[in-house]
Amino acid sequence: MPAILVLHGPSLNLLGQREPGVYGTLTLAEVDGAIARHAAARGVKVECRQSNHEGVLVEAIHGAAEQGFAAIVLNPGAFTHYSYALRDAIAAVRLPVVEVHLSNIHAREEFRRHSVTAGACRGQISGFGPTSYVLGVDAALAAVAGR
Ligand code: CA2
Repeated sequence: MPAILVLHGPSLNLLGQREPGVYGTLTLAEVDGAIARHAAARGVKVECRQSNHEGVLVEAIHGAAEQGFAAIVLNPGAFTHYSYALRDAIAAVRLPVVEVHLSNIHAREEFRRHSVTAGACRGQISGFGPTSYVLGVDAALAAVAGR
């Protein structure tokens, strides 16, 4: 059974508490529950982690393969737009990384329209709310299966 690591970046711990018009009303625990149910229905193990710290996310990416994960679904949060450290970490690992966003970053402020991390990822899914993560899990599974 493949295992997928889901990483949520900075401030995503506040989901459901503020900005519901942009990020929806579900809490992070509820989003993680939806991801876990989707993964279980596909016979896949998932572990969801959230960090507000760039270095913690870098180390999670570095350690994912050794910890038995076959792929990563990553929402880098605002680090998306400026973290070369996260980009380098993604580029340094062999396992597929799928970038996901709740909001459609391409339809928002200018500074959010560019992702410095996406170019090192297998692909990007943006704008489907919590469904972005579910689609991200499926995309990660397809990448692991070589599709
Ligand atoms: O749309 C996304 O998933 C983002 O990655 C979310 C990030 C934002 O910086 C990116 O541009 C797009 C921000 C997450 C902050 O989440 C909050 C949730 C509730 C209240 C306040 C912030």
